[in-house]
Amino acid sequence: MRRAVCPGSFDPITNGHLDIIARASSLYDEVYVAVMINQSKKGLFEVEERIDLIGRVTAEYGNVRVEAFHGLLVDFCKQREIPAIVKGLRAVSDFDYELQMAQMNHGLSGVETLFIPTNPTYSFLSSSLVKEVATWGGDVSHLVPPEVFSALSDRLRVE
Ligand code: COD
Repeated sequence: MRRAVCPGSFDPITNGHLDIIARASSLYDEVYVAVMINQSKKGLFEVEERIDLIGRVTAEYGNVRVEAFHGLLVDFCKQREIPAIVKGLRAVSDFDYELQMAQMNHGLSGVETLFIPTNPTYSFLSSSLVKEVATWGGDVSHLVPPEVFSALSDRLRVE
């Protein structure tokens, strides 16, 4: 069984994330989406909400499962016998930090990191930008799945 993990904060999942998850799901038998918990960073969505949204928008891929994890990504991989981390690369600006993490993770446990170049349509896209634009009333409906758009609209309306 060939397994891989797509890790992130996913606060919330965007079309850029989803594109990478879909492409990973066609390359691997089983793909874990790991929502990594960072307790020092308060998100717009609770971890359970992010998991629910990811589960709904990846339901069409039969080999994708979603889990939250508090700790090192390499420990998540070790516990589930996952040899590969799949990341999307948007631009050269992503590369420096991603390379450091890939080398650190490999040094810690031997897990490999594979990079998939982003779909150019999403190369400018991040969860933070989506939240910022949506907060000020900008249209983000083409940047996130409809389920996420609806959750974002609800959240920003009540807060
Ligand atoms: N197009 C393509 N890919 C994208 C796009 C896009 N538009 N947007 C995001 N992605 C991909 C990237 O690969 C990105 O790395 C990933 O999705 C997740 O993005 P985010 O923004 O949701 O999540 P980040 O960048 O906050 O995630 C960082 C991690 C949580 C992966 C990292 O901090 C981590 O591994 N933490 C766990 C603790 C740990 O092990 N630390 C040591 C690391 S060496």
